[in-house]
Amino acid sequence: MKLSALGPLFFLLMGVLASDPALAAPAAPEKVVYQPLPKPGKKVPLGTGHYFTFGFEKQPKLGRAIMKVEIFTSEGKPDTSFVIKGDADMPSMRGAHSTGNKAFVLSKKGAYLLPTNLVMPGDWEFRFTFEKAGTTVFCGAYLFDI
Ligand SMILES: [Cu+2]
Repeated sequence: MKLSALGPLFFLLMGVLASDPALAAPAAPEKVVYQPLPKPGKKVPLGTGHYFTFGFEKQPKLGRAIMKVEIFTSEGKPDTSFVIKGDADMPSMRGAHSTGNKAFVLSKKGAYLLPTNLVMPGDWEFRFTFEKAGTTVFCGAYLFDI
């Protein structure tokens, strides 16, 4: 067989391989963009009909610190129908102290709480993921230092 005859065969074969989803390379994970968050206590828009506030319950220092989030409708009514996940990590040593994305727990008062362990002095980032009915609706990052 002449080399020129292999050309079309090659492309035909590649086409078959590419069209088989089992053989296709796994899709790259979607790159999440975390919106920079303002200072704790400020109202942060959450979609069009909600806002939230966040902040550590106490000034964070080395050790255990509890992050608290409250969600309200635009009219100011508390809303606990979201799922919030959070992760604290040091941007300068990404992954070294990350606890992974953990779900906040709803308190009796309707606040979302997540205990974190800040194991090292320095610059930290707390990442929030807000979900509604299984869909991520907002990702935000709060930078702070201890
Ligand atoms: Cu560190």
